[in-house]
Amino acid sequence: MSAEPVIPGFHPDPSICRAGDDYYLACSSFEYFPGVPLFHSRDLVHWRQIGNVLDRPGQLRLPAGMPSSGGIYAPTLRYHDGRFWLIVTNASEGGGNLVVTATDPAGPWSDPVWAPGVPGIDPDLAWDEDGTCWCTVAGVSQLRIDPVTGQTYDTPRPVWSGAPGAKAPEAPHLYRIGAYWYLLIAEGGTERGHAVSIARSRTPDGPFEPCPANPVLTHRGTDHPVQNTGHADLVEGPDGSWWMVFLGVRPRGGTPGWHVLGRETFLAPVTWVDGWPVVGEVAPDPSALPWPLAPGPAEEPRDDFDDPGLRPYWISVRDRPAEHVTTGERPGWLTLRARGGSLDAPDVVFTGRRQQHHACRARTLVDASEGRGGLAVRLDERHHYAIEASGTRVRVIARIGDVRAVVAEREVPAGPLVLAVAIADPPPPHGPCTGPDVVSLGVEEPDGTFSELAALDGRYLSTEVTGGFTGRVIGMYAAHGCVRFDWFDYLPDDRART
Ligand code: 6LW
Repeated sequence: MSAEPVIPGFHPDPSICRAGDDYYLACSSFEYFPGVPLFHSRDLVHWRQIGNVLDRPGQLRLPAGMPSSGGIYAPTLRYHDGRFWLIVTNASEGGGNLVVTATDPAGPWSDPVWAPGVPGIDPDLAWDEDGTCWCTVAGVSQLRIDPVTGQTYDTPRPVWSGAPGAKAPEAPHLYRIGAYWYLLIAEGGTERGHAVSIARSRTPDGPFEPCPANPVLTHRGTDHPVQNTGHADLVEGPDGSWWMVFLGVRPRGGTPGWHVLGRETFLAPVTWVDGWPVVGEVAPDPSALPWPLAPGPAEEPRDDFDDPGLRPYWISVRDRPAEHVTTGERPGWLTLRARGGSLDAPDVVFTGRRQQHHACRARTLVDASEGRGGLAVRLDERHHYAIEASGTRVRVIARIGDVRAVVAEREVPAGPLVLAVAIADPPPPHGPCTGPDVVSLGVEEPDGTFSELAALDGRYLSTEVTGGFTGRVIGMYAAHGCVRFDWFDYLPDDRART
């Protein structure tokens, strides 16, 4: 049974659209800046991040002190009338629903148009034949909107709430496919009960008739390696076949299973039977696809911070003001300047990338002669492991909920130093109490060997423990003063089981 996501790591709530031969996909980003990672593909299985939709403060302001898993929820991305449209919720204080547009999805995207009349989260946009734009939101309710101005018409009208009694009907997407309007939703909550259901109507505003085979996708109650499947979007493939992208997780270890990479984006084929979609095998074998694969260039494992800006995969917590995060101050280095809090604070100065492989290794060359900071595996402000340098001292810090402890310390020679994190399977024997992985933190010796300071159980950096909607991010931070990083590299470790 294949279990490979098409976009691994914390990339949930995928929304997809097609423009000619090109496909684009957007995901949620929560407390991270820039927001809404945007991917491009030609074959639906190989995706390359080409930017972030909300990449400047005028588009994305996350309030000081906002906790993890607030911020940017569940976008809908559509191509309509020669333009790309994205509607999304900023769920934090001072936010709401906003629409941005672009002619090139790599950017720039417009300033936001706010739509205060759109109630709740997970907004969708769909245009009917006479140009009316329908906005459907979690709940599930609907109203008409002018997406150019944000003006809404009508009071929101309930249209369908999925299976009677099922919690959290959300993530609606409305499409005209053939003779029907289809309303696709998620239900059951984004955890193990997650599912995708569908209803149809002859008109965009209903009445909607539920599919007798609902849910059309769920893995609840199964031991499929991909769990929590839901929050889907539909798209037509290059050959006219239909496909579904959706989020799923890959729990590992013993009971109950812990997922550490967040909610990832998966792909499955869809066939139509009696006007209803039938979802095929999750994570199909890419070599069996009926069109040529277009893998694109492999991502470079190392960033030397020689470019004027940061690559699109780098994300910071809440914002990224130049006075705190810059590559210009010491050319070829990333300079992080602390602003009060360390990793425990919601406004930590942190810049990282998503952990995308179960077994991997990350390293960075740090100069901590003017401050204190280092390399962290971050799930949220209450759950992280870090190796931190300050002058000639390094220490490993673990924060697990209410408990924070220095678990190892040692002296190092003066001067820049390589900090390293290696993440791998726990050693056998594996039993019901085995965690998902082991996070090992240490320093690299001048001869290149890794000296471990601590090896920590990875379950405490899993979403089953922390709650919330994100996944692990590995990156650099400044806890005090000014900390500089010459390079950072990230490599999947193919020697370990994935
Ligand atoms: C999102 C909701 C969901 O708004 O989780 O899994 C919420 N689905 O639709 C946050 O991603």
